[in-house]
Amino acid sequence: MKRALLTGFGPFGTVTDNPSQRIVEALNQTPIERCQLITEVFPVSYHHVRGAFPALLAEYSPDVVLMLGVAVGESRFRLEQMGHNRADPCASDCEGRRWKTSVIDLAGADFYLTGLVLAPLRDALRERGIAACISDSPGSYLCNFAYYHALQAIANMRMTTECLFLHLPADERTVSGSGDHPIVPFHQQVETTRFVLQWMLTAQRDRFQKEDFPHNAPAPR
Ligand code: PCA
Repeated sequence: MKRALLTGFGPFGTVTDNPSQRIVEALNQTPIERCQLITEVFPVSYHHVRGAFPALLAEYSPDVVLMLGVAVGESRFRLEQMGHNRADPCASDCEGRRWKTSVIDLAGADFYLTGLVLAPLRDALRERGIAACISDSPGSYLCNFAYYHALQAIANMRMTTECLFLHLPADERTVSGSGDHPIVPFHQQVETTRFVLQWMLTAQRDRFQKEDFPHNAPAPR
């Protein structure tokens, strides 16, 4: 049985009801085939996210990590291919605190890339009628902060864990009151997240099979 860590975020700013939190809670209630699911919802807080990933990775050794957050104003599901070593020193978190510098880690790499090849996943989503794109910027707030830390921890711990950040559009409940932004219904967000998670679990198996049987080696019998 594979082990997956699924993370989301709580409220922040005008996002009074973060769909990432509700998706994590919904998938926690419905088993995913051949997968032990571990879930975590972070407050949108530098203090809480910082240091969380080395501990979670060491405790659970997940095969895959799927991280969720909302990007209000986005109409498509965004597959984030990298976490950047940058922060916005003007942006307060939900505890009213700011990150003091414009980099996350003064001694850290400029960016970390996901190990997943994302084009086939984007295409698979589009074939199902789901608007999806590959992004090279998860912003400079907590989603990027968390993704950078997760990818950095995986690299530092020399783990084979596949990690992806999925930025979600807003759903019906994300922002209280009327907002002029695209909405993707919650049920579609849950099913899209489930599909991405299942795809990651399968993609990892395929990658290991390829590594076990390189293309120039005799075909396995
Ligand atoms: N979105 C924010 C932080 C938490 C969330 O859901 C972001 O895009 O950085």
